[in-house]
Amino acid sequence: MEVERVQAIASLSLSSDSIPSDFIRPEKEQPALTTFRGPVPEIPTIDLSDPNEGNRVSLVAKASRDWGMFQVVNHGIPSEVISKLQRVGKEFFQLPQEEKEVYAKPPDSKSMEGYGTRLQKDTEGKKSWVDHLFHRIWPPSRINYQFWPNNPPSYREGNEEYAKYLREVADKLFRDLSLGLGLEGHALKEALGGDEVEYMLKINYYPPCPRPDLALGLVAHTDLSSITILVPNEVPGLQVLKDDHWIDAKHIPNALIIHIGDQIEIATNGKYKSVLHRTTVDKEKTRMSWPVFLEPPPELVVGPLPQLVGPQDPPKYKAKKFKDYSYCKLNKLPQ
Ligand SMILES: O=C(O)CCC(=O)C(=O)O
Repeated sequence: MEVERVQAIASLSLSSDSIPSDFIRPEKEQPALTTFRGPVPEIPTIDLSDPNEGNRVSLVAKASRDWGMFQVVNHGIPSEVISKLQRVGKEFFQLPQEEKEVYAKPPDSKSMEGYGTRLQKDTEGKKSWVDHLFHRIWPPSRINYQFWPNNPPSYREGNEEYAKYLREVADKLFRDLSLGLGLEGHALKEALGGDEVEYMLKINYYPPCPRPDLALGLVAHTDLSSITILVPNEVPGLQVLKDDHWIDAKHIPNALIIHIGDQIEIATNGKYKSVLHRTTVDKEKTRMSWPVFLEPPPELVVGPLPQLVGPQDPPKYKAKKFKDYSYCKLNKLPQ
């Protein structure tokens, strides 16, 4: 099946001031009408190298309860490693279309992996202004190099280096999140897959859009993951729903953006919130982002941790295998 990529639609729309009607969002979603422009509190920024562990843990816990999202600075990933991840990803998307199609997600595949464009329209019958590439970067036993571009030649090295540093950031976050609820430091990581936690990288490519007031990059959603760790490029576009207002995430050079995902909300019985977020697009510039979704292995059953439920706090979520949770969410079925 021939799939129309948004990057190709965008290059045809360059000199136009309109977009295909499939991309025009209903008014209740249009960024121009729904982005909050008043004074807003800023998404918390946390120094991950703060030697005062108690202070750091309480900031991480507060941000995860109140926002479900925060940015981290001084996270230990060298800026050259992040720049290389970005450079090789950008070079992939600049390849001719037929070269990118070599990595296309096979139509019958049950995995998310591969180059693609969301095929199904969302519930409003609308499309998103974005293409993507998905592939796992950890653990080695779950990597399928079929979906890692050979071009540019340094793609593999750039992604492997990033994965190595990212694992340390992930461990630190799991630990701080656990300590922030009075649990042992290893509790959340163990409950969500331990050393089998899967790191699913996605590159989002949002080309310039002639009508950024009417379209969305990604419609409002929460992540399936436990935690998502995201590198953005310098073009703003990520928005978070806070107190019923859509507010912009400020671009902080070299910061990582952390989202609390559904599996942490479930494991903590709702104490930490999975964040509702969406993305807008730019009229002239290409926005890109590199989220890594930390996911439990498919067969792992995730439910509220026994330490976090009791007579006053009964379980709010069903325990279920991650693969079944994903299936229901992706197919819009009740959990
Ligand atoms: O591009 C972004 O900043 C957010 C990406 C995102 O929410 C997603 O890929 O699920």
